[in-house]
Amino acid sequence: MPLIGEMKFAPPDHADNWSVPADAVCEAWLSGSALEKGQSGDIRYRRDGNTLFGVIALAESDPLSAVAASPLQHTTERAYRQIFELLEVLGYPFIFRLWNYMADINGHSHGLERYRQFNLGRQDAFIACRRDVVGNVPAACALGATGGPLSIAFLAGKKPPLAIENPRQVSAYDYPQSYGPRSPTFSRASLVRMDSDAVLFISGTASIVGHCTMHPGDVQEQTRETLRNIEAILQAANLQAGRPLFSLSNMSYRVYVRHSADLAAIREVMRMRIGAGFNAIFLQADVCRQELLIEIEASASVPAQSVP
Ligand code: 3EB
Repeated sequence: MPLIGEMKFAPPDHADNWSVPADAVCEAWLSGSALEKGQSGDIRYRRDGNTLFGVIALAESDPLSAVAASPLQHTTERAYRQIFELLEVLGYPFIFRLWNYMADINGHSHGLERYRQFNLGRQDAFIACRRDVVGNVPAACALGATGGPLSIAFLAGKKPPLAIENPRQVSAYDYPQSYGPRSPTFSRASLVRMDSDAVLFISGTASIVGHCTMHPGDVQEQTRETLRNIEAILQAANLQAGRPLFSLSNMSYRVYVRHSADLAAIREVMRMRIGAGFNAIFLQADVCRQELLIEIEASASVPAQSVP
């Protein structure tokens, strides 16, 4: 089957170079039908009749005028505006899932943590493009890379996904102001019909209950709390689907680990909670709150006929 998209975690400076090293870890979305490859502005994409996968990588640049925006805020808003415009023009208006990667996510400049600058730019673009900023928002993650441009990957389509929240957590779009002047714009999960599959995307999930960070300094407790959150999301998704389609054991996990020395401790908790055969890849990344040591995202697809 042709590739609909491939995701690289360290985008090359020369965006045209799509060759992937033999030992690279890639995420591939496959399509059963013909694909068109395209480029528009800074976005590269592939699409079939129902689904589009795109990637944008933008170097952080200063705003042209003296508007009170940091380069990261400004660049985030530019990137999201490009994404929304392309999706409108090509007719894939519904975003299923977004992956956000930026350098130095916990760094401070312009009087604000960089993740909070990102949240400002993201929400401004959603509002400018008349998108909902509460309720019906895409699943996402936001992680810190060691360097490089702001890199955003996205999967979008022609049918609206169902946004799912976690009853153990305050919705991120309702986080109080103490976490930044603008709330993060994402849902805890999305349930999507993709061709003959129903796909569940669980957003980046961390050791947060209510809106509070739990178990600072204890990576194993953070991992347990994160898995409790994922279980709660799975329960909410199964309720929406009308039957128990999704469980910890049938998900594919991507685990972002702040300190690579924690890898063995995290694996051990996952093995105990999910079972020895769990399917995961592990990546070193910074998480968006300084005290968070781990963030886990997950996805699974099941035949769509099983969803009423
Ligand atoms: C959290 O629950 C942890 O800003 O897009 C997870 C998933 C997190 C997505 C985002 C942030 C984002 O708040 C951080």
